[in-house]
Amino acid sequence: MSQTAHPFDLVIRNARVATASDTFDADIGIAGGRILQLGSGLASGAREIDAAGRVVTPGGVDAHCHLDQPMAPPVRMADDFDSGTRSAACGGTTTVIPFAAQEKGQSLRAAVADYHQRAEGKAHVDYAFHLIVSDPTPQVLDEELPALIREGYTSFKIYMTYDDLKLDDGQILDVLAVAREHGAMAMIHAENADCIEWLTKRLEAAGRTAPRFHAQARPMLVEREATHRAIALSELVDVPILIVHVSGKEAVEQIRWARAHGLRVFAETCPQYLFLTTEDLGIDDSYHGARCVCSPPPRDRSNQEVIWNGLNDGLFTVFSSDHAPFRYDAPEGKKPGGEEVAFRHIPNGIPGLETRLPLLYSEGVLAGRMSLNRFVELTSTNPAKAYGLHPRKGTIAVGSDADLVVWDERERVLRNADLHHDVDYTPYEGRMLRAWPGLTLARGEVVWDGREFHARAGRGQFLRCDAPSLLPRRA
Ligand code: DUC
Ligand code: ZN
Ligand code: ZN
Repeated sequence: MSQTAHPFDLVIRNARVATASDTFDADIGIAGGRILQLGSGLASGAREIDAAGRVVTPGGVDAHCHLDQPMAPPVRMADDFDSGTRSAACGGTTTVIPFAAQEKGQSLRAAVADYHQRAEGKAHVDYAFHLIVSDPTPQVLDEELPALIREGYTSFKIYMTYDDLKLDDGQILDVLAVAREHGAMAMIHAENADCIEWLTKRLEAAGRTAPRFHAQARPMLVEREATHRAIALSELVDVPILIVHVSGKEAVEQIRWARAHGLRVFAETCPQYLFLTTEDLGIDDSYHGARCVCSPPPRDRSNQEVIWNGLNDGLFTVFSSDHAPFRYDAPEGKKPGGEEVAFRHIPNGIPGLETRLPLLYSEGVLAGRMSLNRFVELTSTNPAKAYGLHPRKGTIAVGSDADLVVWDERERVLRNADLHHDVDYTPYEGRMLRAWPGLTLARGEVVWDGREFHARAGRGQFLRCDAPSLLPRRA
């Protein structure tokens, strides 16, 4: 007798499927890494998993994370494509979009080639690249950037601060004009560099160099002004932009104003603006707060409320981690060269790839602050749409990649010892969570089973991005 041929490689039975628009009960039939059928009473799979009424969401798309990005020595990122995507998978994220960063003087092509080498053979989940444009030479503007957009690098980040990355207003206009002409998504880091430098020098002159003064050097005004300017520049060029890591009220007000005036301004926020405050940078001069030094800095509780409201009412399109992994107690990390340094020299960034989804699921969905469908939209569907990966990524639909999370709704205390990144801390140590991914599937393969990570470095594929579907189609 011939072997029974199963129509599916895997069937997930009795799932409570949640997408950005609907929640429904179904079996999910998977073959060749894709979703082949959704329905009840599906035929057999070579493997079957009973989800028994548990919530199943699309795998997370983390559209803002930094992995193995070149840094000025001695500083080095703690996570490469191996540990970073391992951590992503164990936290339910099945697609990451880190940054191929151009150094000033470097060609954009060389930055992309270097970044492919860093990723090659290491990723456990699929990945695409954003570009960072730090040196918009005629060669970059006229040739490299348009060609790269055509080749599937359809988004790029520009900085209004950081000496080694920042562009002036004229350069920003030039780059935005390329985004307009070639249909790319321009992401903007909005903080006023000169204000930060002026405040930093005054704080230093007064001997105020502890980590907590990082927040005083980057008050909301600095972010508000740059957000306003970014909006005006995008209006001048007539191109949509996406403002990344929005931290609170004054920047939100600028974006609401822009929307009310019919401008297409998208916005992203991150867990640190919901779950940390300025106090996490220290209430005294201890160095401990260096762990939470990131830019923009976390604000206060009233700003957290503004961010929650913006997540719920549609102000924000995307919820990303801004994972920027530096070890705390390390000469290549938060103590450069082994020293406790003045705040201006502390590497900016905190880890968050693995905790992004469980934090928002726990404190948003299960705490009754956000609908399950909105959670899916912000963490998976919208980022896939914003960066040209939808519907392959970001949804549970016939034909989409079988990137899925089966949720385990159980309390657990968050401990860095249980995480899978290569960072020696989490800013959220000791927090009680109400849920964690019980299973993560990446293109139909179990990469995390709730207890163990199933490693296969190199299984993650590079994704060429289409034109972002949130952008207007160009003729
Ligand atoms: N700010 C950034 O702009 N990028 C990385 C981390 C950070 O804090
Ligand atoms: Zn940034
Ligand atoms: Zn960032």
